[in-house]
Amino acid sequence: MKSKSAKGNWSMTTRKLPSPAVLLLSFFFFLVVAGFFASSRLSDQRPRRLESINEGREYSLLNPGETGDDSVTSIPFQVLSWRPRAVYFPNFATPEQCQSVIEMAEPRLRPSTLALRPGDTEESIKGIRTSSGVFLSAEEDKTGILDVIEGKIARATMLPRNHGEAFNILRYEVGQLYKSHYDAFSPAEYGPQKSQRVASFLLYLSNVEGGGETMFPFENGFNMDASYDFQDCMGLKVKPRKGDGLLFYSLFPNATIDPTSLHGSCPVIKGVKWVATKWIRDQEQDD
Ligand SMILES: O=C(O)CCC(=O)C(=O)O
Repeated sequence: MKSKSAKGNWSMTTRKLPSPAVLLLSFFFFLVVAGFFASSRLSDQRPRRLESINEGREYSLLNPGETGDDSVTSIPFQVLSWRPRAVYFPNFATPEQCQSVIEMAEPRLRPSTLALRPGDTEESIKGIRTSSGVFLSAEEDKTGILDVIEGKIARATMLPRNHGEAFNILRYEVGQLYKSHYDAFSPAEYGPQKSQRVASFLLYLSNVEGGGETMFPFENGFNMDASYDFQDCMGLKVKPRKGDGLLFYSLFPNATIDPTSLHGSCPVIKGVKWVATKWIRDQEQDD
């Protein structure tokens, strides 16, 4: 029985052996499947295409580097001037973000100060900058709003956020102003500088009913003769609008000071002007 059964089983097995044609087909099938897996592993090493949907549009993206973004950022802007390089960003921040920053700053306001040049005295600089202000860093803002705004400024300028000074939150009441000045420090006037301000980003936190424009009196080389009085409100004037941003560069690409970046704040005529200024430098900042 045993041998019969074994014989019987043997004969069943031999009947089920695949034909050489089936074996060949199976071999080719194996090659195709193995080839497919090998090629998909190789293609994994090439940049993967990512999808990002922004404002209803679909974008096909590249694989970002370690420090990059895996989505598209859309920050609408208008070039206001090439001399100086000035860019306007409508609706950069929400009204709620602006209001929170004002509430954070208001209890801590002090009269605004100025960097002194050799020979300047409190008396000689009186009246140049009459606003109140406070420095606030993104780290000390527990709401995270300044952090979000700072990140957006870094994307808009492509200047790393650790090059920015803390936000200077300013309030101008009726009659208050900032006479025309440069944000960069000319070594001829201020002495040797360890680092220099490259650009300034102003985020307007309030609407202003009258006056309070940020002015660039030398825009496109106008008014640059000696007759300009530094408190004359003229040239390119940017009206503050709550949530809007203004970026301008104080330095040319070759790192020298752009003389047309002279700017100031016209006196407020009606209402209150609130603005958050971020100065961005050529060196990393510690604060
Ligand atoms: O308040 C403004 O519009 C200008 C502010 C300004 O010039 C500055 O903070 O350097």
